[in-house]
Amino acid sequence: MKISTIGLGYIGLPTSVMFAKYGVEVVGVDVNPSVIQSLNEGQIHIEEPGLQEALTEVVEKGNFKASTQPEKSDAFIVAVPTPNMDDEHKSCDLTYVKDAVKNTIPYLEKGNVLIVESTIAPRTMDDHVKPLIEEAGFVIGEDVYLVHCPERVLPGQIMHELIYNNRIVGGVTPACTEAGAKVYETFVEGEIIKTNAKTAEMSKLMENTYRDVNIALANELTKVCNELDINALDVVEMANKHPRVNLHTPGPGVGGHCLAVDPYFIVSKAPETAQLINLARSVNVSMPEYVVGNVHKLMKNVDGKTVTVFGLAYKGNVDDIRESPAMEIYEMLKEQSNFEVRAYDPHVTADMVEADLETAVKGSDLVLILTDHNEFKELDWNQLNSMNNVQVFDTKNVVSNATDEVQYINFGNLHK
Ligand code: SAJ
Repeated sequence: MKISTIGLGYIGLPTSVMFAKYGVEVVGVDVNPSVIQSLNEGQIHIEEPGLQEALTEVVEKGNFKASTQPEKSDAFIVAVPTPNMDDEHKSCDLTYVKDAVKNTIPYLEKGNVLIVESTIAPRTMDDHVKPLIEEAGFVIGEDVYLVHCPERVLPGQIMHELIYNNRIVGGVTPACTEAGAKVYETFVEGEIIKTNAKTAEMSKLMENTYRDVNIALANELTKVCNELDINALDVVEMANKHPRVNLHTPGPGVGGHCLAVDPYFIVSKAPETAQLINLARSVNVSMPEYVVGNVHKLMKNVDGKTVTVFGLAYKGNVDDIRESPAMEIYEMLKEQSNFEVRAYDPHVTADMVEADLETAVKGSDLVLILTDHNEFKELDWNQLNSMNNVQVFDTKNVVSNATDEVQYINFGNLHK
């Protein structure tokens, strides 16, 4: 089998490499020439455990090459970004998906499978992708098999989850579903669940929306508990002992390119009806401001203090700062206070990140933990001795070993 994948980002690259590992001839397509060059030299451009080793293997075997154009293939997989539009309801921007689909049309032949893995608003396959292929003269389900197979892997565990997660395959017609399922049988060990395209689209969106709404509940609980002087984390732990309760963990906000984006795709399609989903988004969006407000209280608004942010990535052990609440908090602190604000993140390469921990904390008055990187869980507290005032505000509940010298404040228990 030969596959062309369009988009070599967090999903397209691991997916391409996985197919190649399992003997498929893969052409990975991207618009960025520097990405193409580094991949052909066997070097990944994103952080993901196990990906570098797998790429080295498939480049050596000759099963994977990167290019700016697709080639004639048995299947085409589209894995390009679908950001929010800059409109009232932050609807799903299909520009990249449509461009990628149009880009495959000159290479499409009868019998080919065209799969969209990008997260898309409900009815996108039927209402937007299908017409593009029909306009090119193909009959869907007879000439070309059109499928939505949403990616559902967790950054940080992608190489494992690609194989072992179950996989939803939603065809535009039943024949499309069958053809799509055959493609994933190459390496998927989890169940392959067959459905239609619009159900697949909505199921994927609801998975992330469920998580976003649940986190909003935990975040609201934290605000309420802080008003009432109750430890929110204890409440979450107690409540979760009930066999049918699974409250998520509160934090400084919801980031990444999935949970903070996808719920709006549903809201934009049914704005009058999807009220709870919309409200949950606003609760999570309000969290950075809530954290900044509490930092100001802790610092008693005294000018000239130094705050060191620990973690800019949107979650632990990744280098991704897209939609990161930590970045937002860092920027807000810089804009809204007369503190010196520093950032330390061993996973992120960016201008504002201090070179090492010593430089980041020297003379600082507060360490503000915003990301649950393993490095922070395993921190040696003696390394904070050079702080002006050894005060730590932990919004991700990562610290379990603070010594008596540390003034430790947990987000779930601000009164302590
Ligand atoms: N977060 C909390 N509290 C929690 C869990 C997460 O505040 O209890 C925050 C994280 O810190 C982060 C954000 O939510 O800022 C999202 O993190 P995440 O680990 O929940 O999810 P993502 O965005 O890395 O990946 C999600 C996954 N979806 C689900 O678990 C339902 C993944 O399987 C999807 O493939 C991915 O979205 C996607 O691409 O859609």
